[in-house]
Amino acid sequence: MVYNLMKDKKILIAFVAFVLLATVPFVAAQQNGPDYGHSNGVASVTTDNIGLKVTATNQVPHFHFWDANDSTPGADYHVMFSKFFEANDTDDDGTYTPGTDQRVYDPLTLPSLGWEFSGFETEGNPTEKIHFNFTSTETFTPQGPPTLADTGPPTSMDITIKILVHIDLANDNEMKFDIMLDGWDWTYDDSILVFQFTISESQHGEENGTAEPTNFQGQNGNFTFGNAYMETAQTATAGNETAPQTIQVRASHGSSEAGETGESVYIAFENFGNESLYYDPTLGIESDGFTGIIDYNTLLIIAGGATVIVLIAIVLKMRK
Ligand SMILES: [Ca+2]
Repeated sequence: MVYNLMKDKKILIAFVAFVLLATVPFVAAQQNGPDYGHSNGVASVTTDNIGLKVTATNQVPHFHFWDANDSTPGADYHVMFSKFFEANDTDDDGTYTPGTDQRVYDPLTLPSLGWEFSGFETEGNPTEKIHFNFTSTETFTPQGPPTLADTGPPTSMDITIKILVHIDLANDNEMKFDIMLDGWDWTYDDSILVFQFTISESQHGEENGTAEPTNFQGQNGNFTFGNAYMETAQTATAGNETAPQTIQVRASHGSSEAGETGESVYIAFENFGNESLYYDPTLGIESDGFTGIIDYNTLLIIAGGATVIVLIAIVLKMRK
C-alpha cells in the first residue's frame, strides 16, 4: 500500500509537471512582440491583436486600425480628426447638438495643419509600452461673421495641438491617445469647445474610409462599430500637472456632413479658460473569445483547473 501511494504521488507530480510545461511553448508562441515603424509621415504599429496606422504629416490626423487576427481580409476602421470650434450650447445640455447649438465663427479645420512626428519611445525589454506623438503649431484667425451680434473682431490665436499615442502591450487590443490643446482664445465665457471627428470603415488596406461604420452605436461617450470600439471619458483635465482642473466632457454624434463618409462624433468640453486641455480616448478591437487566442492568465486558470481535476481524480482513486 505504501509503495502504491508513493507510485501514485510520482505519477501525479509527473502529470502536473507535464500539464504546466506543456502550456509554456504555447504561451510563448502567442507573443511575437510588436512591429513598429515610421515612413512618409505614417507611423504604424502591429501587436498580436491590433494593427494601427497613424497618418498626419501634411494631412488630417487619421487613425486606421484593424483586427490583427482577421485576415479575411477584414475591415479597417478610420477615425479622422476634423475640427475644433467654439459653440453656443443653446439647449444647455453640455453636449454639442447639431442643428440646435450654434458655432461661434468658422471652425479650426485640422487638415490645414502641419504635423511633426516625435519618433518612437519604448519602455521595457522586451517592449512593454510604445509611445509616439504628433505635434502641430499654427496661428489661427477665426473667419466668418460671429454668430451673436455683440462680439468684437476675432482674435488671432497661437494654437498648439499634440496627439500622444500610447500602446500598453498588457492590453494589446487597444491604444490610448491623449489630445493636448493649448492656446484657445474663447469668445464667450459660457460656450463649449467642440472637437469633431468622423468614424468610417473600409475593406482592410484601403487608404480612406469608404462606408458608414457597421452597426454604429453610441451611448455615454462609448461607441461600438464592427468589432471595434472607442471609449471616451466624461472628464478631461485642464491646467498643469501641479494644479489640474477637471473639466466636464459630453459626447454626441450624428450623420456626417455633406461630402464626408461616416459618422460624425462631437466631443464637447466646458469652458477651460486659458489653460491647456488634456483628453484621453481609447480605440480598440473587441476580443470576443472566438479568435483562437487565449491570453496567459486564461491559460493559467485552465492549467490550474486541469491540475485540480487530476488531483481530485487521483485522491478519489487512492481512497478506493
Ligand atoms: Ca447642446
